[in-house]
Amino acid sequence: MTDWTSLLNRRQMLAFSGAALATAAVGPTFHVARADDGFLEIAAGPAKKKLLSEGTAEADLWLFGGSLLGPEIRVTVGERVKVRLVNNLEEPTSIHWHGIRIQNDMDGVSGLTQEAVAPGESFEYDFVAPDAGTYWYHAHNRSWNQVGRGLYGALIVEEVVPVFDREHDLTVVIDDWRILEDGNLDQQTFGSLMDWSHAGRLGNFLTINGVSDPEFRLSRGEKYRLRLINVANARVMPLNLATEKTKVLAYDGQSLPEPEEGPPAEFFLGPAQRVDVMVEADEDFSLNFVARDDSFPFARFNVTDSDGSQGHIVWKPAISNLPEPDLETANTYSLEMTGGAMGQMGEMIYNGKVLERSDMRETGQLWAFNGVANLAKEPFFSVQKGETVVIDLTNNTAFEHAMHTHGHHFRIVEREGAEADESAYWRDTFLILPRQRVKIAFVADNPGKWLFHCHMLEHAAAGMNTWFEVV
Ligand SMILES: [Cu+2]
Repeated sequence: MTDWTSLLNRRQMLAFSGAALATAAVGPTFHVARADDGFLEIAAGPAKKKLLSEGTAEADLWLFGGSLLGPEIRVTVGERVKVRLVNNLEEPTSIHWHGIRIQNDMDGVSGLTQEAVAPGESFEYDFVAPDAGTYWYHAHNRSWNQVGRGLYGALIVEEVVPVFDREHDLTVVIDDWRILEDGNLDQQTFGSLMDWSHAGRLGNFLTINGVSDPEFRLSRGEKYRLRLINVANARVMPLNLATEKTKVLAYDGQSLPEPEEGPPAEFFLGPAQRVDVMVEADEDFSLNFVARDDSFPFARFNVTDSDGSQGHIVWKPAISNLPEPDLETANTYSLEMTGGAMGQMGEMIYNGKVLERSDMRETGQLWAFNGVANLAKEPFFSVQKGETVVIDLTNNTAFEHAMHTHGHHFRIVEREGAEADESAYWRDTFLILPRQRVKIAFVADNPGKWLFHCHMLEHAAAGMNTWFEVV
């Protein structure tokens, strides 16, 4: 039916759009009950939801709190986040709080910072959210399987003095799903080595906040913050926000000192990346998916006259005080990315042993960092707390990747062949093009064992995973 490796285009979307839900998703509000001990209880479990409308099958999903787009967690910066994860799945799970500069034992990486939570068991996450911004949470055990089935939600850390009131602060969670013509999730292709060795699991159906082609209603002349979050397993979203009056407010949860021009007419949001955009609602506009031959809208923002009740909005961002990397004294670590389809494999170590080509199907290991697939006993590097680290990456594969550091934000200090200087921004996930070389720098100030991996979840599972230690 569908060529999974091709870009989505209007024709593919049209196969489903006649059956799309006409539901408006206007700033979804979630109510999560806090238990007596102050914990929000969020259960991970199977659930049936319609992705398509009447006459089609319900999709078999795995969801947090039973809702398609897990409960939105909103806290104020500096506040404790207390979540009790209850595992109602038939396999172990955990939650990672993406982009939060968190204490290590709360980072939720099963096998590195905690044991995965067994079926029927629970785990209490309790941490402080140190930076105001747009974050998200997702399952971090067999993520390629669990996130792809719907185990994710938004984590919004609000400023102490609100910059936008709640009505003008919209979360826009973008996902693509691989669904069958009857509307169910394509479950058979989870774990497909074709996906793992190529661009990852790409879908054929886009949702925003769990809804296809939703409509947001805005009031004319008012300013809104759109918090765009890409939660797709592997798809880099080529986007266009079809309106004139926009400014970029933040990347990956970290506010810019001043709103900047942008985003450009076509911009890319990699898996796990976020961008906060301020829009002034002038006329109706849409968020478009930019396809090679034909772009199409997949969220509408309809503007009507204001009833005059607008909240006052002041730009007074909560700028985080992240420690500035000192490039003079930095420790530099080189990382060569290899493997995948159309790539050179070379010798690859997995679990301390040289992997033969014939083992690849069985182990699913297809990519390597410095010749090592997945987590080794020894860290990629170990540094003293407070030292500056430069990671010098060379992508010797035929694919683009979305590299993510746990526990730390970094600056992109060098990108081969790039005209734009990105070094002014803090990020927790960056895209690296095929054959490109990129250097990132950060102060390793957060003690513990931290993952550094590709956020294309199939690539991570198939080897693009390593860890570093801050002591
Ligand atoms: Cu990758």
